Amino acid sequence: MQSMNWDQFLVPYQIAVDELKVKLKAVRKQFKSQNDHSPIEFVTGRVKPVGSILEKAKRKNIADHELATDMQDIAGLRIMCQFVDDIVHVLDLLHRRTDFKIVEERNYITHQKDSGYRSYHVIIEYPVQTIQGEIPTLVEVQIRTLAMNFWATIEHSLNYKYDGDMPLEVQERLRRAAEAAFLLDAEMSQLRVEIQDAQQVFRDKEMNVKTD
Ligand code: 0O2
Repeated sequence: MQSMNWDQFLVPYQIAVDELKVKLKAVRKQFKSQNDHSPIEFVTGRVKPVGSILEKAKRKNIADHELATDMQDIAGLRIMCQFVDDIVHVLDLLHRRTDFKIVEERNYITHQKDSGYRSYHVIIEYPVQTIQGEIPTLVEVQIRTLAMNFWATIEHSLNYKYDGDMPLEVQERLRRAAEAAFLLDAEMSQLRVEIQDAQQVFRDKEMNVKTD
């Protein structure tokens, strides 16, 4: 790994993250400009730090020359949604785009991880235009609700704190917290239906007043 020129290697990943952040934020802006509910609440992105790349490469036995193909989350985007249904909408929007190719999907929402982790992962191949020409670059897009993100952020910090050796009691608490996050998502989805019903009743009333 000593001979790797990391600055050079990471250039396309940084470009991919920067460009995709702008593009995904533009999706939100379009919904807002139409006065519609945006399925995207906010977007974040990062390039994996070199230390984390090295740690993961060692753990997964990935050689330098295999990084671009075998480590799919060097560039990472995260799309946060208010409601679980919004995730389906975001997926549909991603599938319909022509500026990248979806190469893999991992559904950790229907297939929750043992830790309690829930999120939908989409691996895309994004063509980055560089001064050396086009470089197809893998990017992991994680799509999750605000509740899923809250849980994952806390769990990630605790994992870091315990360096992967989390006490069983903490693991159990996290599983209970994951269950609570799941219930919160379910309640919010229910509430969403209520809100939409209320808006429909309001619209219907307005129509009646106009036709009376
Ligand atoms: P970061 O940048 O610190 O978030 P692996 O890395 O072995 O777990 P793999 O095969 O690379 O998994 O792919 P996966 O599981 O689709 O994606 C890995 C990323 O998903 C992780 O990145 C996390 O961001 C997220 N993730 C997966 N499982 C969990 C989990 O149990 N808890 C939390 N909080 N996040 C999870 P990294 O590598 O942790 O890097």
